[in-house]
Amino acid sequence: MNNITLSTFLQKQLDYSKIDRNLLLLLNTITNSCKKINSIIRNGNESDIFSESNTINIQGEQQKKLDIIANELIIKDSECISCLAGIASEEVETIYEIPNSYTKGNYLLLFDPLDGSSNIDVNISIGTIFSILKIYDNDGYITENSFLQKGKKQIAAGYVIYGPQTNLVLSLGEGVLFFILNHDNEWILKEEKIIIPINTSEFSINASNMKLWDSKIKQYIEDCLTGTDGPLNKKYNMRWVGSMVADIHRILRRGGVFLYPKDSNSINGKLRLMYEVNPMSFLIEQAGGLATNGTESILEIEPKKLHERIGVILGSKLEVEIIKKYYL
Ligand code: P6P
Repeated sequence: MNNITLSTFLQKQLDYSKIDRNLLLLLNTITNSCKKINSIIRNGNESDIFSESNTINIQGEQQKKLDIIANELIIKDSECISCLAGIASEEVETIYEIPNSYTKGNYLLLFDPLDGSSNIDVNISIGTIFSILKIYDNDGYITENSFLQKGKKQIAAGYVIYGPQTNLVLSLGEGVLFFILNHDNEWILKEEKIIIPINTSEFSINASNMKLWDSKIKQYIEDCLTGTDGPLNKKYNMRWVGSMVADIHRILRRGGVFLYPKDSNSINGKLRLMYEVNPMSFLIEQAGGLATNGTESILEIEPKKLHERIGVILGSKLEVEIIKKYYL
C-alpha cells in the first residue's frame, strides 16, 4: 500500500473495521496540526518564535514561544471534533477538560507538543509526540485517573520529527508505519512495517551524567567503552542528540539503544512516562525492539501521576536483553 496518503490509509483501516470513525478523525486532526507546526517551524526565522517566552511550564522548564504555540494549536484543533473525553499535555499541569460547548467522545489524547524544543534555536531536529488511550465507561466525568493507564493500553502512538525531512511515525498496534511529508503537504506512506535491527553496537546516553548513574549502568557503559577487549566483545559507537524524537528516530531506522536511566540527581528519571516514554516504548516494541526501566517492561508500568518521570532503556532487542542482565 506504499505511496498512498495517510487519509487514504486510515480510510482503508476504517473499511476493514480496524479503527472507528472517531479514531480516523482524531489521527487526521493531530497529524494536520503537526503540518501546521511544521510550517511555523520552517518559517520561524522570519519572527522571534524561536525565542524563550517569559513562562516556566509544569516541569519547571523555561518555555519557548513555540512550545506554547504548538500546545495551544493542538488543543484548539482537537477539542472540537467530538472524539475526545479529555486531553493531557506536557505543557499543562492539570488535565484539559473538553469545554461543555463541544460534544465529548471516548478517546484521551496525551502529547508533548514540542519535545526537544531547547534545541530549536540551534536548528537541531525536534518533534511532537502523541499517545491515544480510550475510556470505556464514559460517564462524562473525566479525572486524572482516567489517563493513568498502562502503556500497553495505548490505542495508537506516534511522533512527527521536524528535521531535514518531516516524517510521521505511527502505530495503531499492528506494526509501525513510516510517512514522509511531501511537497504537496501530504503525508505519504513509505513503509508499513518498520523493524528495528535486533543487534546494535551504538548506544545513546548523556554521558555527562556518568557520576550520577547507578553501578549497573556505569558497568554497562564501561563495558561498551572497553570494546573488543571487554566482556561485550565488540566496538561500540555513541550518539546523543539531546532530542528524544531524533534519538529514537535514528534507533527505529538503523538500530541502537537509548538510555535515560534514573540517577542520583533525577531519582525517578528525567523523561515523562505518559507522553514521552510510553508512546516511544509502544513504537519501539511494535517495531520488534524492547523497552524497560531495567527491571520491568515499560508498557506494564502502572502510572501513579500524570507527569511522573521514569528511567528508560529501549531499542534493539538483544542489546536491551544484555543490559537487563546487569540488573539481575
Ligand atoms: P539532557 C529534551 O528536553 C528531553 O526531554 C528529551 O527530548 C531528551 O532526550 C532529553 O530531554 C535530553 O536531556 O539531560 O541530555 O538535556
